[in-house]
This record gives sequence, C-alpha cells and structure tokens, in this order.
Amino acid sequence: MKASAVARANIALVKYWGKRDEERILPANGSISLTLDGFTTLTTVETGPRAPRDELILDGKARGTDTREFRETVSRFIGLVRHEAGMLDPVKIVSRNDFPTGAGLASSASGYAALACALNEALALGLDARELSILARRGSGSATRSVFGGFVEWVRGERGDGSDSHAVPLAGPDHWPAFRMVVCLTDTQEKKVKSRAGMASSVATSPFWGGWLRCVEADLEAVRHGVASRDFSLVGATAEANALKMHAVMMTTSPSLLYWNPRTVQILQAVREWREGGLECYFTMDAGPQVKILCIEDVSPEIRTRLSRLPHPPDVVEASPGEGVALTEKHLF
Ligand code: 2P0
Repeated sequence: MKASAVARANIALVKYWGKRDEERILPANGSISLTLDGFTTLTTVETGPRAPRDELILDGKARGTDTREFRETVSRFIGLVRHEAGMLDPVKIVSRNDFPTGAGLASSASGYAALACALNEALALGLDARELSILARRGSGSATRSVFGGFVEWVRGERGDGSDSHAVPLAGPDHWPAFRMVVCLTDTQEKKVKSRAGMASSVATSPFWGGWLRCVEADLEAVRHGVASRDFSLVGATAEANALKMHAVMMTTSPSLLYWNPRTVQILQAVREWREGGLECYFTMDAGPQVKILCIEDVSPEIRTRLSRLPHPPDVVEASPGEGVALTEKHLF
C-alpha cells in the first residue's frame, strides 16, 4: 500500500545533545522545541510486491542502498518497522525537502517524522501520536518532536526500553502565533560532522559534559513556564544561554566541534547589539552554521532590514509555529 505524510522541522529552545542509549536513541536530557510552519518534508512510501527492493529517492536523487550510511540509518529504521509490522516486503521511499538537507536545519527531524507517519499508514501499524513519536525517535532523536505542532517537549524518560521517552505537546501552534524564528542561512553545504557522531564524541570527551547535564533541568523548567505564560524575554534569554552552553560542550569536544563560520559570528554579535539598543531578539544555533533569531512578529521586519544591511547578509526565511506531522494525498509517485 502507498501512503504519504508531511512533516516540518523543529528548532530546539532547550537542546538535545548526548544519548544515554545509542542503539535505542534515548537522550541523556529532555529538550523543548518549536515546530516551524516551513522547512517541510513530503514523503511517499510504498510497500508490497510492486517495490522490487528497498529504495530511497531523496530530493530527486536515488541514494545508494549498499552504503554503510544507508544500512546504519534508513535501512535500520525500515528493519525496525518491518519487525513491528511482521512483514518482509521491500519499501520504496521518495522524499523531498523544501530546504537544504544536512545543513543544521533539522532535516532528519522532519524526514523521520514524515517517514514514520507514512509507514504507520502504509503498514496499518495503528500507532497513536505518542507511539508514533517513539517510532520516529528510533530514526532520529529530534524527529520525535516533529510529530507534534507548536511547542513540544521530548521527555527524557527513565526506562531502558525507551517506552517513556517520547514527545509531549506543551502548546499548539495557535497558543502563541506571534512567536517567530528568523532563520539566517550562512552556508548550506552538508556539515562535515553529523550530530549523531558529534554528540557521541561530546559525551565521551568534553570536560563540560557533566556541567551541561546539570544545567538542563532548570532551562527546561524556565522554558515550560515561559511558553505557558507567553513570556518572550524568559523563553528567548533561556534559549540563547542554553544554545551557548551546548556549543561550549561542542567546542570542548575532542576533536573540537566548531560549527560556526565568520558570518555566524557576525549575526550573533549583531543580535546582541540590537538587543542592547532596545530591539528584543535572541539567537539559537544547532549543529551547523545557521543562526535562528527568536523574536515577536512586530519586530521581525526591522530585524530583516538590519540583516540585509550587514556586510555579508545571510539568506533569510521567517517561520512561525507550525503543525505536527499529518497524512496527505499528495503522493510523490
Ligand atoms: C536539537 N540537535 O535538540 C539538537 C541541537 C542538534 C543540535 O537534535 O543521533 O539528528 O539522529 O538522534 O536528532 C540533532 O540530532 O541526532 C539535534 P540523532 P539528531 O535539535
């Protein structure tokens, strides 16, 4: 059977960096994110005798299914789903991102959320949203959060089997429609060190790892409270400080993970100057050189004007709170 799903990227306000179980993709800490209304993945899957073998076409290109990367990622995920469904048929996957893949824009989050949702339908797994977020997590940790729209918490969970490590919606996209992320693209090439390898290396080598873990619970509590009360200053300041703590862990990993480029730093400095001058905005960054500026809708035009006047202006995409994953009739084949 054929099914298609659409999912959107999410950007964390309190970051996920480090696992307590690599195999089951269980995080060392909880995280909170905003699902965006852009940065969309559309995925169509088909299973059954018409698909001669597992196949992946991503952004119009057939991806090699005999590579180590495919075996360790998509193929492993399909294997889990086959096991769950008790079936052996091959799966054809065609997926399209409307934004650059692998450049620190959460393409694995929207990608695995869409894939999990489409497979749930195609194989009649009958998973509810919580169970779907657990399945998406097995593909990529951050995908668990893209199952829901708006502000979402991925609870760490305690159990070894991961059955209590899933996403919980904190507030849907209509709760705070004026919240904005102005995404500044400074370099859209695929990053050299992927998050999975980078975070494993941080856990193993960063002397700041323990400090990071000790800070996270307070940041989660502040952002939960800030979202519930629409306290932008609290959410923004906590998110900016949390991102810097994560990057301190990244930079002190051995070998060091430095995802920033000169244009990244230019924007970080600008955001701080603008804020000191009374324009309230904050930044966050992920495992890549893009900067996401947090603001409220009435100041985003001014921020975009100022970004365009920087010596090396970035490409800019503005995003609002968006919806969670959903099935669609728009099949890609
Ligand atoms: C986050 N990141 O919370 C953090 C911030 C990157 C920096 O979640 O190994 O691609 O597949 O679970 O989900 C990126 O990590 O890693 C990520 P895996 P994933 O958004």
